[in-house]
Amino acid sequence: MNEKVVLKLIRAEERRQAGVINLIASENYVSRAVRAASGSIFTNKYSEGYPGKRYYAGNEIVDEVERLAQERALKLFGLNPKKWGVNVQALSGVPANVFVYSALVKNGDLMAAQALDQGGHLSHGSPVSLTSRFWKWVHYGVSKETETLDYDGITALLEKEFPKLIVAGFSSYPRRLDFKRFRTIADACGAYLMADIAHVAGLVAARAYPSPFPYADVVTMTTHKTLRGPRGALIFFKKELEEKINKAVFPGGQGGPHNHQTAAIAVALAEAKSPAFKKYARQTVANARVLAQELQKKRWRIVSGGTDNHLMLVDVSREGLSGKDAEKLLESAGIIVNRNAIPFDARPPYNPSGIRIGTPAVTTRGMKGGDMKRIAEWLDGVLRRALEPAVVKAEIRRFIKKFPLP
Ligand code: DSN
Repeated sequence: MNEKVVLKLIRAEERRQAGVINLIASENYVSRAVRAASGSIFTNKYSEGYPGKRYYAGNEIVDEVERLAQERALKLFGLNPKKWGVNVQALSGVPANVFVYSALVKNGDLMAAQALDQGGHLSHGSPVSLTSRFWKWVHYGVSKETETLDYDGITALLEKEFPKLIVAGFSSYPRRLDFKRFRTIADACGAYLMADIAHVAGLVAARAYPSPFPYADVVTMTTHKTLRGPRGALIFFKKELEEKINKAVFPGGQGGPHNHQTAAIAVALAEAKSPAFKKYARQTVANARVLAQELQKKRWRIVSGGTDNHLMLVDVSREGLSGKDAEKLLESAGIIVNRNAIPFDARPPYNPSGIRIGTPAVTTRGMKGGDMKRIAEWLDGVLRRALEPAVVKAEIRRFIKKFPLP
């Protein structure tokens, strides 16, 4: 590449990514093969429509790549193509969710989802998201005592409100979801059940987290988190919903699909089917458990008392820190996390009481339990100001050389 300014920025970002411990729960490092497909010549092509029914000529190869991504997606999650279909065109998680809502729920009707400050996502009807302009929402949450989802409370609330669609999914909830229970609640309300498994898609694919497919009508996911693909999204639907959902994506919400991303998704889906990926997903969960336990031993309060997926929330407020202070302090030591609200947070979202920590990225780099103990030492030392951030940063630079980026 000859464009020197951007090339310089790419190299700088490569050095940044290589030199830090990345604990952002929603990030990962894709393979060279995924990057090659994502940077491929497919980016040049317009192909509004679906395989075999395009609005432009010259799409015979794009059709093949889109069909391949669909087949691989259904196979990865063990789905019967007579009963399930998948749309691979949504550009990312928020549009994927909006397309499902617009396909299945009339404007102004009521939907239900986990509250943002209790683990949900912006696209689940947050007041600052467009999803709350077009639909009404009722939000359910966790119990104050256990900080885990209160299914009896959810049942009582939703059987009174009768939402048309229930979202089961999260962006910062460290526990398993009981999709069967959500199905029972949805049936009692006569509602669609949509599972948003953006965060845990890779874990579900590897059978390291419960699958929503036996219970949900629709399952959305991003492809770039634990699934370790390029940025993108998949919408799985029961066959009878196919026409509505496909129409909501195109022409309803998008124009030309990003074919280079579809090609890269097809690569990532093949990778996720491998035994090595299964091992990776299990190690991601094991690493999160070790990290949470080590932090607890050092007297950090982990929301809900632990984790059974790839992420945890640490309540830093009890140690006199805000989430923003903690995020900044750790960044100065070469550890990247994001601040996050904790349930019933007394502080505002921009500067909440917690940080969210996840293990998908460090696990891709090959780290194991012993490395999590080392990371816990650094986290604890920096946050308690017992270790100098600049010293830790230099140690991390040396340590991380053993774990090259793919
Ligand atoms: N931004 C993603 C996350 O960090 O969870 C969700 O959209």
